[in-house]
Order: sequence, then C-alpha cells, then structure tokens
Amino acid sequence: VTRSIPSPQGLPLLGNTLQIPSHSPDEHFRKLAAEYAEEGLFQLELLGRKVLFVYDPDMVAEMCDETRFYKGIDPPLSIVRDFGGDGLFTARHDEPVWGHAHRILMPAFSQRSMKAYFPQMLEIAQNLVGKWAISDEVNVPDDMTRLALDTISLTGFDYRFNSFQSPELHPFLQAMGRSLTEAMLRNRQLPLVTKLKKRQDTAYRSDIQVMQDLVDDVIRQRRSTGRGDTKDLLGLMLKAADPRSGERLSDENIRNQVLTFLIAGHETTSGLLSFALYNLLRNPHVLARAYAEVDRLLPGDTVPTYDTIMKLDVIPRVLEETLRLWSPIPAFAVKPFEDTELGGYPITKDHVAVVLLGQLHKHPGVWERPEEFDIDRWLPENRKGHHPAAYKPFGNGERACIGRQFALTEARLALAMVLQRFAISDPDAYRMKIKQMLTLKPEDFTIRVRERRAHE
Ligand code: MNH
Repeated sequence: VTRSIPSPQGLPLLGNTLQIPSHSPDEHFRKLAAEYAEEGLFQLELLGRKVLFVYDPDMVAEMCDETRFYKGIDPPLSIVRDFGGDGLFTARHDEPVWGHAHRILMPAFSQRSMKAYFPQMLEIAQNLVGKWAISDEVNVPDDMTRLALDTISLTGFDYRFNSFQSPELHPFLQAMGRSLTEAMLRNRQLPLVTKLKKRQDTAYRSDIQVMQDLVDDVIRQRRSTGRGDTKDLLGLMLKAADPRSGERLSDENIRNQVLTFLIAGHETTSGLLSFALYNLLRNPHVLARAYAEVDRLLPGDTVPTYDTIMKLDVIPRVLEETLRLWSPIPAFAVKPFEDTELGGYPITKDHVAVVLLGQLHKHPGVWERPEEFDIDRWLPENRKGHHPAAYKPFGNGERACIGRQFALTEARLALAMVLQRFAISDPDAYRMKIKQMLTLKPEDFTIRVRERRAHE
C-alpha cells in the first residue's frame, strides 16, 4: 500500500501558491510543519511544481545522500540566478564551471587562509567596537551587516566599503535587499503577473545593475593596482587554473562569483551575529559564561590573536546553538536523480524536496527540550548523541557552504571583542520579529551598550 503525502488543499491550477504570505513564507511553512508535525513532511503545489517540505530527520538523512539527490536550481534560486548567474551558489549541478570554481577557490577557505585573513578581520571588528564605544543604543543587524560586508570585501577582494563611516547602509546593500526580496516575491507569483508588473521589473533590473557596477569597480580596482598575484579570492580567480581540468574562469563567471561572495559572504553571518546577541540577552546565565571566557582569555585591553580565538569554547557553542534555533538560511532544496521513495512515500524526479531547517533543528524526536537555548548540547561528549542529519545550517555535501570556517572565525572574533568591551542590555525587552529577504534576520533589534571598564 502506498501512502499519500499529506498536503493542504489548494486551488486548481494555482495550487497552494497564493496561500503563501508574500513577505513571510518561512513563518507560513513553520505553521504548516506544526500542523503536519507527526508526518515529518508535507507537500505544496507551487506554480505547477510539486514541492515537498521535509523536517523528519530520517527523511532528511535520505535527502543528504548525494548518490540519490542533487542541489536543484528551481525557484527561488533560479530567480536569484538573475544576479548570481553561474556563481557557486546558483550554479546548476551539471555546469562544469561549478567544479572549476570550487576547486580553484577551496584553498582560499583552508584553516591556513583563515589565519592569513585574521589581521583584516580584526581591523573591521575594531571598527565595530570603535563605533559602539561612542554609541548608546545600537542597531544590531545594521552594524553586523556593516561588519560582515566590510570583512568579506576586504579579505576577499582587498576592497573597502568603509561602512562604519556612514550613517546610511551602502547603496549596494539596499539594492541587494530589494533584489532578494523581489526574488522571494516572484517565487510565489505567476510568471504572467511578474511580466505585468513593469515598474517592479524596471526597479529589479536597475538594482541588479547597481550591484554589477559595484562588482566591476572591485575588479577594475584590482587590475589597476597591478596586485594580481595576491592569494585572496579575487587573486585566485584571476590567476589560478582548475587543478583537474586546467580551465580558467571567464571574466563573466568571475563577475558572478564576486557578486555571489559579496552577498553570501555577509548576509548570513550578520544574521548569525544578530541572533547570537539576542540569545545571549535572553539567557543571562549563558551571557555570564561568555563574559567569564573573554575575561580569562582576553583580560583588559588584550588584542585577540588568531590563536586566542581558536581557544574559545563557550562562544563557538553559543554560535552553534544559535544556528540551531535561528538558522539564517531557513531552507535548502534538492531533487532526486530518479523516481524514488522518500520515507516510504513515492516521489518523482521532478519533485523539489526542501529541507526546512528551523523545524529539523527543533524536531522533538531527536532534540531534547528543543526550544531551550542550551550550549552544552555542543560539548564533545553530547555531540556524539546527535542524529547525523538533525543539524544542517550550512547545507549538505559538496554544495554545502564553502564559507563556513570563514563565517565562524569572523563571528567568534566579533562576539569576543564585543563582550570584552561592552555590557549589553536590552531595556526595551525586544520581541523577536523576523524580517525575511529569503534569509532571516531580526528586524529593528536595538540594544544598549556600555563600556565595561571606564577608560581614562
Ligand atoms: Mn554560505 C552555500 C549557509 C556564510 C559562501 N551557505 C551555503 C548553503 C548554506 C549556507 C545553507 C547551501 C545552500 C544550498 O544548498 O542551496 N553560509 C551559510 C551560513 C553562513 C554562511 C548559515 C553564516 C553563518 N557562506 C558564508 C560565507 C561565505 C559563504 C561567509 C563566503 C565567504 N555559501 C557560500 C557559497 C555557497 C554557500 C559560495 C555555495 C557553495 C556551493 O554550492 O558551491
């Protein structure tokens, strides 16, 4: 007997498309997942596509089997391709350029490279604490966005946004925010409607142009300084060849990669850092442990080194637990190579199967006290008990995040430096309000910062 996949009733032709609220799709999926908690998955019909949303850890384990499933580039990623092009994030699995770029760039994400980037990461983190030292109330996601954008652009491309010198967010960020939002809206729009919305389309095209102009400026600046032999991301892309095929990257592909890294390299890290501060404020006993750790490893005005940052233990676990409860990327999607079964349900090769990370990461079958912020889940002896597929904030397999170590190094450093210097508080008792622009961030999250030691 074949079971049929649970799915809410939709309309003929339109299916469930219009039931998705335009600006908070993840919240809607969360509600459906609660309704279909027992089943571990549900199916929606979106613009003629059958889309499975999965959070049962055993089914996710199946989806993570790369011999059976691959990363699909369907909406919304196929829309993000309007600006990501064949860059790593939005490359199709059968595009050879994915492998060329992946192998060329891997060395830039080794542990050794993280050590080489450290002075630049430090410089930008010092800009952040420098700004907070002369502030009273700070907008956390905005400043974490400044931090993460300046860090990836300086380390990856030797390009300076100087975001902390400006009260407004850089025009690149505004164009990016609108483009990601438009991609999210188009994900639930009939192509005909998208076509009819001429004004939105013009704005979308012009935002993409703003981003591409910035990218061209980054590349032009590198070429004009003649510093073509640096080993940063751009240096590798301009000079290196794929060790397997000998192929070099085309100018067009390099543009797409630079734009991809400018977006993927900051948008999620800033979310992680914002959610981490939120969690610390909600959990004073954990905040106290984090303060004790920085006071031990970074007493007084000690300037952090790479080695100190690698000795941190509480702060990395704060980050891991934050990624469990508030995954900045709420989902990733795969497709089966062939018609198959998933959790015993028959599925076809044109099914899109989405892992819902928020629900997977809180699945009561595999996580004890799933809603509780407990950093001791991440002690070595406790990790062993985790279900192998219950935690996937960086995606899976060869298409998993290439920037994971980069993000974690940067986030450890920034969090350590903030706590070394500031007493943080939240007099307005912020209530979590998610802003979704494909990725998730807390909206309008401001906190109060006071120097812990008065400086003469
Ligand atoms: Mn990142 C892919 C999450 C930081 C660059 N990243 C992914 C995926 C997830 C993800 C999930 C897989 C998406 C999918 O399967 O469709 N990334 C994160 C998170 C953080 C993050 C949660 C921070 C926290 N990512 C970064 C940083 C960089 C980066 C920092 C760059 C410096 N990520 C990428 C790239 C890819 C990716 C590039 C695409 C990799 C590939 O497919 O080859």
